[in-house]
Amino acid sequence: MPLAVLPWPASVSPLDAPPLRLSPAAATRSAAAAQVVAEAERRVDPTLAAEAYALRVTAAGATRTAATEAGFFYAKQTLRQLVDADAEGPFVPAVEIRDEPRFAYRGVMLDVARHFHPVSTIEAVIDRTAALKFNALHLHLTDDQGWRLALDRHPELAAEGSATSILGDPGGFYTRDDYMRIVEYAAERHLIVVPAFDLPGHTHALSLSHPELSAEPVLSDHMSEVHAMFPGQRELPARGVPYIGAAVGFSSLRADAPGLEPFLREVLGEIAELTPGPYLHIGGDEALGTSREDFRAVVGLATRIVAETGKTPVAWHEAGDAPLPRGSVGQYWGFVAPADGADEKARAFVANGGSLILSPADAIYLDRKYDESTPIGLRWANGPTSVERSYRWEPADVIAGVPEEAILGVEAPLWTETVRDLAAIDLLLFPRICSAAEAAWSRPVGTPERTWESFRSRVGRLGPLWDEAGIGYHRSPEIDWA
Ligand code: TNX
Repeated sequence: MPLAVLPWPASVSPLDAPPLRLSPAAATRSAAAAQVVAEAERRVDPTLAAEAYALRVTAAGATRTAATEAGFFYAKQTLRQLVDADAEGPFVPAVEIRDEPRFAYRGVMLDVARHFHPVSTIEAVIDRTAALKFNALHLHLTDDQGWRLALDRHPELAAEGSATSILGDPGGFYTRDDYMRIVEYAAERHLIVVPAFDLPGHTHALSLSHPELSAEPVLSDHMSEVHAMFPGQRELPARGVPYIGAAVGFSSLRADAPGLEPFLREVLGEIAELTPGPYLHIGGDEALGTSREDFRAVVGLATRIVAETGKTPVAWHEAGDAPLPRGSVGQYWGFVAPADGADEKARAFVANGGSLILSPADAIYLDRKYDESTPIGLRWANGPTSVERSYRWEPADVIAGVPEEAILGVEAPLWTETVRDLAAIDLLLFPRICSAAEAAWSRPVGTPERTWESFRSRVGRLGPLWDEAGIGYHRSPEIDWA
């Protein structure tokens, strides 16, 4: 049986030697883990890559080796997972591990626009994702249903655009201090924050305070399942009224609005100043109420402004159709088997000197039902996503003709149409987030232990850790829970 380490490391060599015994006083796995981490030796090896680490455990003790704090942090996460217990008490098996990530960008996205989530929930999500060696938190801060960040230069956006969430649930917004606290909390756990202001579609909340920048709403037939799930969806969202439905693709910025350029400069400039990470996401998805000409103009303008702030623009793959600054990053949300030319748009980013973040909707979206009985979640992209389906895909095989070097990484989005609180987040994340962690960090599918059988055995043995941490995971029948 493989050790219960997840994501699986680059190299694991079990040693034929007695384990490291921990004090029987450490009654829980986390107490034992805290003990072994506190007592582990630290060695700096400047020749290791930035996020790489080595770990050696023998009866005499544990040693963590890394070149950076991130490396030490990841060694600690692995060590925590290795803690086991038998009749004699807690122990860590004797092992030598050398590890480094496959991809530089390993993200999780949280949509705080459809349902607002307080800072404490975001911190809990950061804790959970950091433990699985993710290093980016993409915050979807604006959408039709809410503008969730109060800006000094445009306080009216949050003041008039954040009162509600989907279905009329309570809204909310983050102050600049809240946002900076999130950024700091993430940085302490080696995650960057990637803020996203979605445009030119998904802008109904923005239109509440800036009707002069916004087109008349149009209702598209897109995502009929979402329409059906939420009563009242068929009505055209009305100008000037907060939107509490879940339809997409009806709102748009107007490319010819005279105030658009200064507005975007102020808004994108302020979020760039608040964000130490290198990326700024401008959306670009599902602009079904925008003409191709307007789409190209607004996305071109917004990404140019982002580049002028010194940040790298990130946009959903549809933006591959627009003129973009060289090196812009595309986020692909089509299917594992691309349809409707989505792969073509993704390849345009690579042709433009940029790279790709892969988020195939039918594999890695976390907001999907596991099966028809899951009480929350959506099913629009090829039906529910079982744990096995979330696992069985290989990043390098999604977009033909894109070399591995052009894949910046992998990101698992959690849209929150049906997600009201942390309990709902935990149910949808765990265990599927483990599939995303392994796609982002581990060697390709087919290398040792990168198999569904190994994965489900390792996931099953992490269950007790999640129980202790109070994570209410989905007890999927696909997994043999320990
Ligand atoms: C599509 S994927 C969206 C979101 C929805 C999501 C629901 C993407 C870039 N846009 O607006 O929330 O589907 O799964």
